[in-house]
Amino acid sequence: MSSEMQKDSLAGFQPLFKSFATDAIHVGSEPEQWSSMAVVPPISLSTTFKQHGPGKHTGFEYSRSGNPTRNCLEKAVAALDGAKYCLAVASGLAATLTITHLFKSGDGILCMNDVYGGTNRYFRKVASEAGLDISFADLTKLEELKTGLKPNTKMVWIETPTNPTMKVVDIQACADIVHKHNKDTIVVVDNTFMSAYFQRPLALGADICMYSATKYMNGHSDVVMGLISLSRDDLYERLKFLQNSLGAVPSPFDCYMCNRGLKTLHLRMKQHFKNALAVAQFLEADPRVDRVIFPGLPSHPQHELTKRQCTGCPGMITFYIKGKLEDASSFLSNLKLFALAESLGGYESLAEHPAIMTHASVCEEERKKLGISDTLIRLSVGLEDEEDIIADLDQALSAALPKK
Ligand code: P1T
Repeated sequence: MSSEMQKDSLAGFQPLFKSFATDAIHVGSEPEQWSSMAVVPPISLSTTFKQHGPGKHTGFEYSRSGNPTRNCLEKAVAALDGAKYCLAVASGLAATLTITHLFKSGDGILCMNDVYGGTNRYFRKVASEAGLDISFADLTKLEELKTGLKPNTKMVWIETPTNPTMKVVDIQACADIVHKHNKDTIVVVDNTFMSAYFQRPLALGADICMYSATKYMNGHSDVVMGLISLSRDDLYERLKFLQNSLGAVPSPFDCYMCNRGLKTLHLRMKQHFKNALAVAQFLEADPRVDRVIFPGLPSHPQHELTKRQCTGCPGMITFYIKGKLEDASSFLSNLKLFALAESLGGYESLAEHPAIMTHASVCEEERKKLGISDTLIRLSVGLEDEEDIIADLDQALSAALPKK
């Protein structure tokens, strides 16, 4: 693709967040906080901290309640989300669980109908068993949001773009409707796909922004972690209490790794976008492909909204291959550079089959309704050379569906 074409496609998105790279590199990593003046934050493995007298401590008592390495990461992420606070937890699902513990039996949760399979499973099979009143709606349709809000609704859970069908939800419009319905109902956005670099849910009216940091935020497919960012003091106090009381905290080593990953988030996301756009344009022009879903393409139903609410798009693309399940399987088995694997957001390209892999826990009827069909393929486009990525897709398409 020519650089002119690429420039045209990138036009119209929101301007980049000011000082993002500087904050990613410096906030929370100030050498002055350590007596050694270490430029790179040390990994603080101690589980406990000496007190001068009972209750007279340095701010750290026991590593589950607070850890210096975790603190560095939490400060950096808060800055990148434009938030006052951040809490790191043991996984993306631990973040979902910790946030859901804000509520009690009988409280209502309204969730976007297309979300990560594990989120769907948690709400349907765990939270509802505990007495929470869980319902799902297509939040791309604001009428469905309005009718879905009930007197007991305490939380609206948005994932945007959705996993795997890449629907884009208007965060500001939803937050306005929800807060008008009840100012105490919280809006949570799962920002895993966009990362802090491309989308700031809190600035769009959300109360909480959460991540599976396992994906882009860490970006190297070597840490499982969750992050929760927010600015409301009352919610922070309760969630900090829950972080300690539930105990699903990440290890200091993982916090170090994730903080290290953040230092290059801006560089990685720019390249993910560039590579993904080239792949999406290649797939869209290919006769062996039925339909490509990438919010960065003008053909995406919410392309204009994406440009209004985001600074760009990540490396996530889904597409429907022509043919049947066997053709999708053959395509995936023939990939050489892409690894056939769950997860996303690392530097390496991954491909997967949502109906069989990440979304197998969503019932068949629901999958059908959402468009998670046997021919749907999800790509996490990595940071390899664009021409090598496209050549691999091309050869796997040829192996599955030889050109007539
Ligand atoms: O895997 P974990 O760190 O617990 O995060 C769960 C999660 C939450 N939200 C979104 C949008 C996600 O994509 C995930 C995890 N997703 C995958 C493992 C996947 O392959 O889609």
